[in-house]
Amino acid sequence: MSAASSGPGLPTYAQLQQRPDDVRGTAWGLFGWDDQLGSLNHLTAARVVAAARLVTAGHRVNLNLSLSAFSEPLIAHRGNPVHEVFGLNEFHRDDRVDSFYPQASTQIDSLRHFAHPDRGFYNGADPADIVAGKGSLGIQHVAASGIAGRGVLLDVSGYRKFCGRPVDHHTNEQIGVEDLVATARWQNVVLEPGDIVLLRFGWTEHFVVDANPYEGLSVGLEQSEKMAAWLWDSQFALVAADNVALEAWPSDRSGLPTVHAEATGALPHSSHTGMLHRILIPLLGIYIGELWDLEELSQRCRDIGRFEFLVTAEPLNLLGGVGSPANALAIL
Ligand code: UVW
Repeated sequence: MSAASSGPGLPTYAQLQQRPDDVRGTAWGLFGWDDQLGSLNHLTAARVVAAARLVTAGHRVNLNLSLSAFSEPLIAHRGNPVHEVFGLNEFHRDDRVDSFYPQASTQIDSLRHFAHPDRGFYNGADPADIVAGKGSLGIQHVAASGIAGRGVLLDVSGYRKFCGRPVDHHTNEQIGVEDLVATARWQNVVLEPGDIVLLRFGWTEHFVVDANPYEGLSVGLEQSEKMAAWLWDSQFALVAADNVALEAWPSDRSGLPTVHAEATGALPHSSHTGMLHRILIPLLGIYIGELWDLEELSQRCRDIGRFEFLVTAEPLNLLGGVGSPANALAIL
């Protein structure tokens, strides 16, 4: 399956707010009412061909942490997989994995990961179809399509160090659009529609490479409509980061419009209150990635003085999967 074309005909985020009531503030129907690919529709054939031309050095860089990278789960219920190796005889080995949480390490979230409490799932998908064994909005659609395109690394951590304002990993600082745009300018890179944008906040360096204890706070994207508008209007195909939730975690509960169900008490406040996930995934259909390992990539990019490359990612072909290991690769 290849993606439908995308183009300048798409409304801006501001124009989405002027759509009729039932679709106000959403991208529903813009790629078709049976669309499963959302922002991945921006990965047109022409853009994939152009991205392939960025391969000049032949360096392949793994962007995936180990499936069991975190002995203490980052999100309490997502423990490490239990891996068993056995043999049918002494000259054979087979294996099995139990307690596998596809979002415990480097991941891509499918469009069934979050619904907006007031609006529902992407394209108005029926919640009764968002279950195991049914395919609506499942990660298998991404596996069938495959991900390939122009990757751009934004080394926010590097930029902030350069500015004398290093990222403080003892906080859940919200990084705003201004810092992202300034990072791109500092790196002399121009962001384009269809880009797979990889945000290095330095989280992996701090908590995985340097093995500092994780205190439950993660620097990440600002929870604001300004951020949602920037991501939508830029027409990125996928946005992934080296941190826990792409956005700052725990969330700032005040940056996004009030969720009616929470305001009325129909839905209790929770750790999801105020999350940008609720706008990006169900309303805008934007695919996101978390816990991507951008350390070697950032070194390679600095070495060759270029922050654009080909990226591929092939999530698991799991019917109805909510998330998946990213299986992502950068090729420079
Ligand atoms: C969080 O909820 C922190 O992020 P996700 O479920 O997308 O991993």
